[in-house]
Parts: sequence; C-alpha cells; structure tokens
Amino acid sequence: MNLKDQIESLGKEAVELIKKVESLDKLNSLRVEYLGKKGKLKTILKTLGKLSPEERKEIGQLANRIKEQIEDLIKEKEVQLKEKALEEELKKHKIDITLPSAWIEAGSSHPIISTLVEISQIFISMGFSVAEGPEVEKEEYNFDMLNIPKDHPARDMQDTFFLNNGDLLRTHTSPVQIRTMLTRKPPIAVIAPGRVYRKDADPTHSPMFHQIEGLLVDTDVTFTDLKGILKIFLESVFGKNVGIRFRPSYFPFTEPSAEVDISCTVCGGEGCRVCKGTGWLEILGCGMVDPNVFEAVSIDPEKYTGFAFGLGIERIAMLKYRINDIRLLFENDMRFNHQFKGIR
Ligand code: 2U9
Repeated sequence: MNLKDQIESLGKEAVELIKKVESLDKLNSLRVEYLGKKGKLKTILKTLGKLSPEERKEIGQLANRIKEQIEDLIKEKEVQLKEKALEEELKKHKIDITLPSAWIEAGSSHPIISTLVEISQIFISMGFSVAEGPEVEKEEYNFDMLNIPKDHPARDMQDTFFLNNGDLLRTHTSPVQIRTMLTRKPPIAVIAPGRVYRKDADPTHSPMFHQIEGLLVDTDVTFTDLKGILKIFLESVFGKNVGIRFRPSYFPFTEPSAEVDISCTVCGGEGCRVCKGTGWLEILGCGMVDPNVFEAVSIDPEKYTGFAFGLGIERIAMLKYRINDIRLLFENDMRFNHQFKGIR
C-alpha cells in the first residue's frame, strides 16, 4: 500500500473506532494510539523524508487533514461522553422531593435569659437604662470602693476567684454601678445585669451565676421610693397578690439595708418544704447607698441620696419554673432545655 492509502485507511480505522467508543478512558487511549508522539500517524509520517518535495507536500497536507478530522471527532465524542456521564451521575443522585424533610430542631430562649430579659424590661419600663462592665475586675471596683473592709470574708481566696495579677472575677455586678458613677453625673437610674463568680457549688449555688443590680441616685431619693419600685417589680413578676415584706439587714455598701421576702410561690404562705415552713422566700437585698460609697466616687452625699438593690437571676428562674437544682440550668441537657420552648 502506498503512503497516501496507508494514511487514508488509518484515518478510516480511527474514525470507526472513535465512533464506537463508550468511555472517556478508551477515547483517550485512542488519541494516544493514533495522534500521540509515538502514535500510528507519526510512525507513518517518519517515512516522509524518502519522498520528493512535491509528494511530501501533498502527503503532508493529507496527513494534516486526517489529523484534524480525528481531532474534531475526538472533541465531539468527548463532549457527548461527558454529557452522558453527567446525566448518569444526576440520575444516581436524583432527589425525591416528595420525601418528608429531616426534622430541624428549633432553638428557644434559655430560662435564665428569658428571666433576665423579663426583669430588665420591667425596670426599663420604669426609666432605668442597662449598664454593662467587664467580668474581670479590679479589686478596687469590686470591693474597696463599695466600702467592703480589707478583712471582709467575701474577699477571702476561698470565696473569690483571683487572677495572678491581683485582678479578680467580679463577685457581683456592683462594680458596674461604681464605673457608672465615676463617668456620669446624677440623676442616675441604671440596672446592671450579668454574670458573676463565687467559689460556691451545691444544689442552690453555682460558681458562675447571673445577677441584676439596680442603682438610682438623685436629690431626695428615699427608702419609700425603693419600696415603691420593688413592689411594682415583684408584683409584675409574681402577680398582684404576692405578699412582700422588708427585713432589716446589713450590707457594707448600703445603710440602712434590708432583705426582701415574698410569700412562698409554692404554698402561698401556708408553709412547705420550699419555704422551710416559714411561708416566706428571700428574694433580694437592697438599701440606701452608703455615704462612704458616694465619697469613693466623688458624689456629694450631702446633696445626693440613692437606693440600690441586688438579686440572683437563677433563684428567680428556679422559683418561676419550679426548678429544684441550680445545676440543671447549666448542664444543657436537651431533655431539660426542651421544656422551655415557647417561653419568651
Ligand atoms: C453600689 C452601691 C450599692 C447592691 C445590693 C444587695 C443589696 C444584695 C444580693 C442578692 C442575692 C446578691 O445575688 S445575690 O447573692 N445582693 O443583697 N445588692 S444592695 O448595692 C449596691 C451596688 C452598687 C455602687
């Protein structure tokens, strides 16, 4: 067979094989077999040197045409095979849109947060604004400026988490009010909600818990104002019929000080296990800001008076939702958390 016939028959052979090919791998091997550096076409063209220049030109042109024809066909086939592979892949992963979807659990507010928000909202409605501060505090703001003596047991390493540099994890949110008074002039009406830390752990105490404290400073603020505000607050959380009593108490930062009890939310005052038979539950502490505290923040105690109060959020949440162990609030057991779906 002459060279021209050889090339033409090689072309026909390749076209036939390419047309029949069913896979991209096979198509690639054919490309190598016919058009590769050591492929069949190149091998035939090696004998080109033996021809006259005219013949070489003619055969060269023919070889190029055949090469282009094979290349075009391979390209076309490649597109077809890729389309077919994609179709098969899509068929395999076909989505049945009639199947029921996977259950997505909707989240809900944690009882501590909903209680914190509810309490904050009551004070906001009475004109208080929310103040925040750091959880890592200076000993000065957490104790000294609050008139807490250097030898007070609360400062003890056993009660307070100290950092190596002498700072501490705040044991109450009171330093927030100190910071507020250092940066703002009266009248001041703020609440300070947030996390606080104490070395305490049992069914009713957690080493981290939440507080809301309140502070109101102005000219002519009296204990009566304090009683009025707390009455509105307690009736709003526990209902209009809740019993309220003030008991004299002592805090270094307030004078006079009181603890406030409400009638037991479980037995209504009859006496039960929750109120230890007394009919009353201790709910918060309060008092008139001690003049020493005003002096520490350079507010004139002759001109201004103020009241302050503090309460633990967990305690309120536990009473509200009848939770008997504080640790349940922090375990994040979904069987527990799920019970609070639907609360704000
Ligand atoms: C400043 C001045 C006075 C905040 C107050 C209490 C009384 C109180 C406790 C309740 C339960 C803390 O969570 S608890 O353990 N708090 O009894 N807190 S008066 O008095 C302040 C605060 C800031 C500048």
